[in-house]
Amino acid sequence: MSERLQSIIGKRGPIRTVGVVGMGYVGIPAAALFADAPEFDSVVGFQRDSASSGYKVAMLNRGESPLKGEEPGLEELLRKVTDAGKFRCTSDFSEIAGCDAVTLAIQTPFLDPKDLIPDFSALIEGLRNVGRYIAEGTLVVLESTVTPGTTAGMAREILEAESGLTAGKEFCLAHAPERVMVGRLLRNIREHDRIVGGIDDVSTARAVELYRPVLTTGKIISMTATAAEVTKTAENAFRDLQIAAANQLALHCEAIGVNVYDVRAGIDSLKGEGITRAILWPGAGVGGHCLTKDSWHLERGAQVLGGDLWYPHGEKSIFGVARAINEFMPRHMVHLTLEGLKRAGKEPGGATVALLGWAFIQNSDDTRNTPAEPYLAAMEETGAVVRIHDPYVSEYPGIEISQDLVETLTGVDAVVIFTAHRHYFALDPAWMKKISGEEHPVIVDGRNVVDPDLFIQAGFVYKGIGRGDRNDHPIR
Ligand code: SAJ
Repeated sequence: MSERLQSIIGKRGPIRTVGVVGMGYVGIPAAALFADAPEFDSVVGFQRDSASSGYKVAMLNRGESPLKGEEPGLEELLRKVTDAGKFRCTSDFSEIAGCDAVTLAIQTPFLDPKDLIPDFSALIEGLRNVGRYIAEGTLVVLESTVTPGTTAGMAREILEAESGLTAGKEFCLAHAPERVMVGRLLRNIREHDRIVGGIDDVSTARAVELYRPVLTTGKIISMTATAAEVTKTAENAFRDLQIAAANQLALHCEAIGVNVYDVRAGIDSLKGEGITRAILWPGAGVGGHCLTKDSWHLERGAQVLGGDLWYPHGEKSIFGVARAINEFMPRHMVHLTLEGLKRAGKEPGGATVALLGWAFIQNSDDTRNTPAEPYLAAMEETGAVVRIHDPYVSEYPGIEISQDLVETLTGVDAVVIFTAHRHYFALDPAWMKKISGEEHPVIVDGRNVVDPDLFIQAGFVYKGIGRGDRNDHPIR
C-alpha cells in the first residue's frame, strides 16, 4: 500500500464532489446516478464546447437529456438532480480542481483495425484536460474501453506529465469499464456487477468508494487496472467469438446442405448440471460500437503492448479470426444475392434490390458500424441499384433511407433482409411478388425472419444464411 497516498486520502476525507468528463451515453447516466447518491454533495459534468456537442451543456443544465431514444428514468433523474442543485454541466475544465474524483467516458474507436492502432485522440485530449487540474488526492477513473495496459501506461504518463504529480503516490488512478447498453443505461449501471481496478490497492479502494453508492443489485468486483481492461475487452471478444462460431457453423451447414437453425436447436438442447453450449445466432453480420472494436483492443494489448505471446506469433488469434468471419457475413449476403439473381435469370448490373434494415440491431435506430454498409458498397459495385428501408432510421450521411415499404418493394428484382425489425416478420409473399412485378423475385434472409417454404411456394427464389436445406430449392 502507498502510505503517502493513503495519508493524503485520509487528510482529504471521503469523496464529496465528483467530475464526469464526456457527456455521452455513458457519462450522462453515470453523472446523474452519482448526483442522486446521498454520499456525494455535487457532480459536475464536463463537456467540450465543440461544434457537434457543445449544445449539450445548456440542455443538461435545464435537466434535459441530449440522448436520442428511450432511456427509462433518465429525464426524470436529470431533472431531479439538476433542480436539487446536485448536478450541473460546464465546459470549463478548470473546475476539475474542485473534484475529489473524476471519471472519463470518452470513445476509443479503431480507425483501421488492420494495423491495431486505435484513435485515442479524444481520450488523450480528455486526459490532458484532467491532468492539468487534478490536485493531490484526486481519484481519476477511466470508464472508456481501452487497450489493456493503457491506464497504467499512456493514461498514467499523460496525467503525471500534465499535473506534475505521481500516480499511486499523490493521486489515485483506476479503470472501471462501462457495461451499459442503449435503452437500459440506468438499469445497467445500477444492476450489472462493476469491475473496478486500480493501479494499486489504495486506488482500487478509493474507486470502490466511488462506485459502491450507485449500485443496487450489482456487486463490486475488484482487481488490478490492467485486469479490468482485459475483462472488458474480453467479455465482448467472447461474445463476438460466439457469434462467429454460429456464423461459421451456418456456412458449414450451407455447404453440407442442412438447416443451421435445426442444428442450433439441437445443440442448444444439451443442458443441465453445468453443461452449456450458449450457442448464439448466425446472421448477416455483426455491427455496433462494442463488438466491432473490443477484440482489436484485446489483440493489441497482447500483441503490441504485452510481453512475449506464446501463441499465435504475428498472426490473428482466435479473436481476430472471429472478427474476420463476422466481417465476411455481409459479403456472404452479396454472394447469396448474386446467386439468387442468377437463378432468376438476372444480371446484377441494373437489377433493383430492396435492402430491409439499416440499423445494426433489431427494433433500434442505432446504425453504428452497420453490416448493411459494406453490403451496399459491394452490391453497388456490381451495378445493382439498391433501395434502403428502415422503420427506425430516417437519415444516415450520404444514404437515402425510406420508411415506406410499398415504395421500397415496388418493381424490385430482389429483397434482402439485413435486420430483424419486427415489421419484417409479417411480410406477405403473394403481396410482395405482386408489387415486385416479377415472375421469380429473389428473397435473401439474413436473420431467419421469413418462412422459406411460403416464399418458395409463391414463386420466389429463396436464399438464407445457413439454409443449406433450401438454398438450391426447385423454382415453382
Ligand atoms: N448478433 C448476431 N448474433 C447474435 C447476437 C448478435 O449476429 O446471436 C449481431 C447483432 O445483429 C448486432 C451485433 O451482433 O449486429 C451486436 O449485437 P449485440 O447484441 O452484441 O449488441 P451490442 O453491440 O449493443 O453489445 C452490447 C455489449 N454491451 C456492452 O459492451 C456494455 C455486449 O457486451 C452485450 O452483451 C450486448 O450489448 C447485449 O447482450 O445486449
